[in-house]
Amino acid sequence: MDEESGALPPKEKFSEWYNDILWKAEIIDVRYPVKGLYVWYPHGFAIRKNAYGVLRELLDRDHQEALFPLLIPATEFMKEAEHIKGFEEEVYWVTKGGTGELDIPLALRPTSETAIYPMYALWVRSHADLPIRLYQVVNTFRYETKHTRPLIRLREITSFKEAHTVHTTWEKAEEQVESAVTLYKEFYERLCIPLIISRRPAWDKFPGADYTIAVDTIMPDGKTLQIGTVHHLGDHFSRTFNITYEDEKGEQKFAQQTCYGISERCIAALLSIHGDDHGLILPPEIAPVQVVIVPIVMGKRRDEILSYAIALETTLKEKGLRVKVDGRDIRPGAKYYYWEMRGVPLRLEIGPRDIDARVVTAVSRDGIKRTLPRDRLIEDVRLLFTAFEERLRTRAQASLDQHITRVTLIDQIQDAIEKGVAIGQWCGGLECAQQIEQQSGGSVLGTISGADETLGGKGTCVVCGSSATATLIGRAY
Ligand code: A5A
Ligand code: ZN
Repeated sequence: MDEESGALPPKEKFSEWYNDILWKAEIIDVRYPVKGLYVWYPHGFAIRKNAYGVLRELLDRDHQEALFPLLIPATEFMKEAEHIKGFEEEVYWVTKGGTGELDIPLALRPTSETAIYPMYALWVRSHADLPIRLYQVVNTFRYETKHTRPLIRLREITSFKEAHTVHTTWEKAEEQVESAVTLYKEFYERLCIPLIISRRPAWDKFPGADYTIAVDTIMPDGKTLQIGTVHHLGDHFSRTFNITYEDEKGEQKFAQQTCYGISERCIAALLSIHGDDHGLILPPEIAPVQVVIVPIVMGKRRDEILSYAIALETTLKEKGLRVKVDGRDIRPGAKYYYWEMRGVPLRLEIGPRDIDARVVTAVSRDGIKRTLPRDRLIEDVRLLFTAFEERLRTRAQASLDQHITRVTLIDQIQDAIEKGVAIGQWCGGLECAQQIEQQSGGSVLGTISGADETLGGKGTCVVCGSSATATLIGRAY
């Protein structure tokens, strides 16, 4: 693919831009002939690999990676009542082996509680076995009936990172919830994606959880995208799967559990939040190609310039950077266009005058141009990367802030969510939430704890006037 594929729609037309960039930047091919299932191109897959590398690095500090089966026997899947109710309309069932009916139908995991917890029941014996903190990165299947969308609402979620932990007490599990939220904050900080953390209303919590903390970001069109959730499961599942431990006094107790997950929605957010009219913009840590070297070859010095560029590539590669020389026989402008579309953070141009002056012309993906001395290039590139990431964070945070309106009256909510989200006070009552939703057209997404000083805080409900908490109201993907 090259410049023939043409320009992107402007990012202001976000949904057109999103659909186009997925193939123009070679992320996802949507032409697979099953609804809700998509194909990762190598470039998209390389982005995924780097992002999930960061996630694994953070998890590996105090989790272990494991792998459980895709198929779950109906007998296990059907044990936890709330969980079944939450997922029954979304489960794909395998009912045949060859031409014969299976004795017990097998569910394709929509998430893995019911695959993992029967094993936890065997593994957990005493308080000394706890805590357990495992995670896996797998595909999961959900027969979604809402509009499917690549990377955002899939029927095969290809990149489901799910962690499942077991603890002795409810409080310890609560601490794990906090620590998981902190981990997700760190992860998204590395992707330069700003977040809003809230507690989902009771009717929107994970089926089988005591409560759910959600991590949302705001997409360029002002809609929120839930890019991670952390659930306190209490003893709901340990009671049904009989996960018990012997405490210090020799008594049998039900374990307390948490689980938390992130899907390729993190990639959807990454592409959407940072990209511009020219294509992707990727943080250096995530970019499959961090530096592209474009030799400006003309006339007699062609071979010299090319070999200079290749020598530079070798040097930078030895220092651990992901570098590519674009030696193709096309106009430099076409090369710029090509690599901008794919989000490469830094372009180094080398022409005859640069060689003579022992410099390199460096242009960052957001358009800042500098002349760097050839001799200390690696140090300068590292500094440029840090500054570039900082600009991405600032820009993304500014865009998030711009989409938020604080409201004090229920009548202000509708206007606010035309532009993005509203934050207003809500008491937690179902009827007040229904009134907010009817009058504004948005959803009551979650309460923001007082710990988030910039967004949270207490007040009085916009509907009934009783004591209330800052609440995120908006339209969600
Ligand atoms: N077992 C827990 C972790 C769980 O399944 N939680 S969850 O249902 O909330 O899913 C975790 C995350 O996966 C969600 O926060 C959302 O970001 C993502 N997700 C859920 N359904 C999805 C879908 N159909 N396509 C893409 N991502 C999805
Ligand atoms: Zn109220």
